Amino acid sequence: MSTYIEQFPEEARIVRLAFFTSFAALAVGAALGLIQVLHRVDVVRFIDSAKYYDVLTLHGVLLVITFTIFFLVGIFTWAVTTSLDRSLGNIRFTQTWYGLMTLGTVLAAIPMVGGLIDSIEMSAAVLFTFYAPMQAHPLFYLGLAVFVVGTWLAGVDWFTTWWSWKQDNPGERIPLPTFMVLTTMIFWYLSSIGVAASILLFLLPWSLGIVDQVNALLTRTLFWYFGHAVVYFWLMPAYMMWYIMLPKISGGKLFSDPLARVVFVLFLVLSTPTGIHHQYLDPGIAEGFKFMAMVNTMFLLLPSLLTAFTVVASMEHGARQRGGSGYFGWLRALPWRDPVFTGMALAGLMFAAAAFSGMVNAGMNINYLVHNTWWVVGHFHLTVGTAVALTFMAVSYWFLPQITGKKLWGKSVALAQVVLWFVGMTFMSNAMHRSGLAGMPRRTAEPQYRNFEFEMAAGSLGELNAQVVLGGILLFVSTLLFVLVVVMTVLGDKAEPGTLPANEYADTLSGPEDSPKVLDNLKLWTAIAVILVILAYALPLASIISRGGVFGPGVGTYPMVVETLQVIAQTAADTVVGVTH
Ligand code: HAS
Ligand code: CU
Repeated sequence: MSTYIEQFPEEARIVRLAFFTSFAALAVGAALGLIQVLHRVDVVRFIDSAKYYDVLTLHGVLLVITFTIFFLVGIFTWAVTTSLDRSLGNIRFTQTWYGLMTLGTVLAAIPMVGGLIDSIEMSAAVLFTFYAPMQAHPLFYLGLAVFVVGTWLAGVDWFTTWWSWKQDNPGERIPLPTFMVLTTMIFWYLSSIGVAASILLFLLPWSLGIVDQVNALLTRTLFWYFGHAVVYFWLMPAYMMWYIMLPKISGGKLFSDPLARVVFVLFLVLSTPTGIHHQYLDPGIAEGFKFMAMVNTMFLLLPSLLTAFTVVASMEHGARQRGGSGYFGWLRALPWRDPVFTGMALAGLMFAAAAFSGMVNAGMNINYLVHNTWWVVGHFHLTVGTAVALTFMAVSYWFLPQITGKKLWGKSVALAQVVLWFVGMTFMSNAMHRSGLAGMPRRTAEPQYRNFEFEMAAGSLGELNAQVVLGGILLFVSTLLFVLVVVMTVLGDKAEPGTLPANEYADTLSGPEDSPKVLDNLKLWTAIAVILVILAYALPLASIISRGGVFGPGVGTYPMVVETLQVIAQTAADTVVGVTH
């Protein structure tokens, strides 16, 4: 009955470091978000419009890459060690991947911040969707590559820990949290190869001037090959907490271990061959390939719908254990005063709303209405910005005592914080969706074109802008409260031994013994995932390359390699001739 820090002090240190890095990114990212909102609706302008992309890039990268991924490597480390009841193999190795991720972040941040300072001749105003034709300073790409390698090594750490556990426990089922981590990491490997290829083969050599041009559509397609799967890389840790923590905090058990395994297998298999749904409007990709991506995307709704069922059933079980009754009356018996519970439940509710905008996005023909409008920004502030971010903040209130050995400071402040996030996001995201329907573009500092009026189906532009500003301010205040709770908890005194909750997660009503063994056959699911990726991507990529060339029209395959080889051969020949004469 001890806390995580008592069980695994060295790992707890890494989780702590990862979380604090993540929280620092959240704090800065949120402040930049407020600056942008105020700028776009022209309330207060702190920056020049020309700098808007620099701010937006920093906002996007800090929040969707640094905040999310540092936090999730922390959760995954906790999940593997706790569920296997085993330390990581070699803590030096663990420190190495954390160090690489941090180094990558710093390298990428230098040109991003440089872009904001006039006297520095560097910039990376390429947004978090960093495909060509926009170009960043090479340090940005190098930093991202180093960061991704760090996450790959983190996966190696978890896989090897599981492997050594397996040797000691032959024939046993993979504990559910570790199963979730491993399946997620497999699709992360499969999908992040795309972005690694895009960076190392094209964007980095291009920014270094080694090649003169790239095939913009190819870099976009490689980006989205990764860019869709990455959203589930953010989501899976949140789902993991909904499956293994929310039932416990609700006072009950996880409804079904087998269903949870099916869900994670479906994500492993289907997350990657869907990326082209971000490119419905890209010329140069045949409609048939887009249609295939749409069909895969619709199948990909299934694991989330299963999750909605399982997680709500588990919450209901918890509520009934606490004396709740009636068709909906049980909802009142849930622990609404607990910020960990309320934060996660509100995140789940928001995600149900996000599913509607996601389905609209995914429909090929309706997508034409909303693509590149503020609707999409509304969509992803509900998904990554709430389902994921609010879950991460809420579970932090459970994790902080576990990783610091200190009592959580200000439970009621924490409760106010999660509710404020929900309210702020309701205003902001709803208004963004509605503005998008009226044609309000995304990614611009100056959305109001001259001699053009946005026509609203209901309400007015002023009303929507007011809601966005109000929402943005509430979200910023919520972030400040979150940081306050973290800082005050960390500054507090160590709790007396035995006074903090134990490091435990939910039991199951239907356990792994009810799960077909084949679900744990990771090799099989990996093979199917690879085959689906080949089916979805081989032809589109071949067609993009055959029409546009690997490095754009008119440039042969691998020009630099060929030229470099010629130079090396010539130099070698000259040297040999020189030596023999
Ligand atoms: Fe998305 C664009 C389609 C989910 C993130 N998405 C984006 C972008 C981002 C993003 C960042 O098809 C913009 C990228 C850019 O910069 O251009 N998205 C979908 C679909 C889903 C979806 C079909 N997206 C996500 C998630 C994200 C995310 C998750 C981040 C974490 N999205 C698209 C498409 C585009 C797109 C197109 C391109 C648009 C364009 O034109 O540019 C689905 O996965 C959603 C399925 C969700 C469900 C909901 C299940 C409900 C649950 C709640 C249970 C309730 C609980 C609480 C636990 C079916 C699980 C109960 C509480 C009580 C009190 C009872
Ligand atoms: Cu997507």
